[in-house]
This record gives sequence, structure tokens and C-alpha cells, in this order.
Amino acid sequence: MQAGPKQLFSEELRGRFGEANRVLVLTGAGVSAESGVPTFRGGGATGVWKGLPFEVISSAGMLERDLPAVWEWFHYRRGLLEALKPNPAHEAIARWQDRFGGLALVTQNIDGLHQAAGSREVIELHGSIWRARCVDCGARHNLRELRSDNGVPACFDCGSSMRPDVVLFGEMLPLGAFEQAAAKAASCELCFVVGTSAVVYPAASIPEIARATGAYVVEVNPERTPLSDFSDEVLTGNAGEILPLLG
Ligand code: BJW
Ligand code: ZN
Repeated sequence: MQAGPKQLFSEELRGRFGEANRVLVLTGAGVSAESGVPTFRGGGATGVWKGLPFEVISSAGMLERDLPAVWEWFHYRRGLLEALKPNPAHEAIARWQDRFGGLALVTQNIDGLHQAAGSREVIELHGSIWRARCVDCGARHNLRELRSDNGVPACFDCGSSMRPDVVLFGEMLPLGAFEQAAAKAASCELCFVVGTSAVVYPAASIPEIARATGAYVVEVNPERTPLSDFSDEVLTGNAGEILPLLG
């Protein structure tokens, strides 16, 4: 007999989904793939820009060596993102905030598509491509208000150079973001891990914490990851097709 969508989920998951209150969703680049955002790793990835692998151009070292090059890369990506819309996966997760009393949405993505879909409280572990941060006074500014899409933007407050307000390789996460996510992971009953290769730490430790404290962990990804063997259930496929079937 052919497996239809109804057989995709176990009875166990259906039951838990129906009864859970504290649910954590951790998302990665794959949740935005069906919106047209390239992933970093995996099939068809566009992980190279002007000959530089993204681990190099998106690194703390590059920021020190060549801030204008880092900005060129981020202006380019913001330009691509401007035309993109949330997909059914973002929309399903946004609906879940009304379904579950305690939904925690933790994302590694910097694209702002969860918020565009209507998710209100999003823990952004790696910052946002739509913000810049002053290297001197630390003030954060909304780049949507910026007139020019060229060069290194100057702080609206003190005039110093700004940098993208994103967490590059080798940098610390924003103060409190990981701690807040880890606390939610430690108290959730059900944990969905959607569209992440689960190789970048400390984000990848969130489902590990959830599992260790007794949550039922469900991975949603067309490919296997290091987390697959530790998950209670693996839903193999595209997030935009699978999540709306859950509810
Ligand atoms: C679909 C799909 C569909 C496709 N539906 N799914 C412990 C061990 C080893 C190393 C470390 C460690 N702890 C820390 C480190 C160092 C490092 C790290 O983890 N390195 C590993 C790679 C080895 N971590 C850090 O540097 C972090 N900082 C830190 O730890 O600070 C403390 C410290 C400081 C100094 C020294 C030591 C410690 C910071 C990490 C910041 C990551 N930043 C980036 C770039 C952001 C800026 C930018 O965009 O340019 O964030 S890296 C990049 O990877 C980006 C992502 O958020 C992140 C995660 O990627 P993600 O989301 O998982 O995407 P992909 O592409 O990897 O996977 C996509 C998945 O989707 C695939 O599985 C597909 O199959 C799937 N998919 N279509 C569902 N339709
Ligand atoms: Zn400033």
C-alpha cells in the first residue's frame, strides 16, 4: 500500500501534538528554502561568494580585515531577500503560536521570514540581516530605513562605522539569546527541529537539551543529519509540505 500523508506521522506524534502545551521549534536555513533562500550546506548550496567560502566571508576575521567586503556580501543578500515571501512552513509555525499556550520559536535564520509570516516572539540566535550595529556605541539600527545600499553604513547616533547585526563564525551569540532558548528547551514537551543541518553550535545543542530533559524530538528535513539518530521521529521531506499537514 502506498504511504500517503496520513501515514507520515506516528500515532504517538499525533497524540503528543494534540495534547502538548510547551512546544519548541528550532529552525534553520531549510525552513526558508522553499521561499527561495539558498541554504548554506547540502545539495545545491550556494556557499561561495566571489570565490570565498561563506565560512570565510561570514567570519569575525573577515570583519576585521575587510569590513566593506562583508557589507558588499550582506547588501547583495538583502537585495535578494527583499522580494522573497514566507512559505507554508513559516505560516504553519506562525499558526502554532495560537494553538499552543507555550510556543517557543528559536531560529538560526537572519532573514526575518518568521516575523513576516506573523510569528511574534522569535528568539534569533544569529541576529538579523535587517539590522546593523555600531562598532563603537553598540546602537542597533533598522536597515530598512537606510537609503543607500552601498558601502559601510554610518551609525545614525554617533557616525561611526556599523557592521551587520549578525553572528559570524567565531563570534559569541547575542547576550541572553542562547540562555533563553536553552531554558525553553529544558522545559518543553515537544521539540521540532526544522531545516537545519544541526552542525553549528551552540544552536545544535538546543534539541540535545530538549531530548536530555525528556522532550519528544521530531526532525523535519529531506536529508539525514547528525541529529537524526537521536530524534524520536524523523519526518523526511520538505518543511513547507510537512508542517501544514500537522495542523
Ligand atoms: C530543508 C529543506 C526544506 C533543505 N525543508 N529542510 C563545538 C564544536 C565544534 C565547533 C564549535 C563548537 N561550539 C562552537 C563552535 C564553533 C562554531 C561552529 O559551530 N562550527 C561548526 C560548523 C564546526 N560556532 C560558532 O562560531 C558560534 N559561536 C560560538 O560558538 O561562540 C563562542 C565561541 C567564540 C569564539 C571561539 C569559540 C567559541 C557562532 C555560529 C554563528 C553561525 N553563523 C552563520 C552565519 C550567519 C551570517 C550569515 O548568514 O552569513 O549562521 S553560519 C550558518 O550556519 C548560518 C546558519 O544560521 C548556521 C546553521 O546553518 P543551518 O541553518 O543549519 O543551514 P544549513 O545550510 O547548514 O542546513 C540546511 C538544512 O536544511 C539541510 O540539512 C537541508 O537538508 C535542509 N533543507 N531544504 C526542510 N525544504
Ligand atoms: Zn554609534
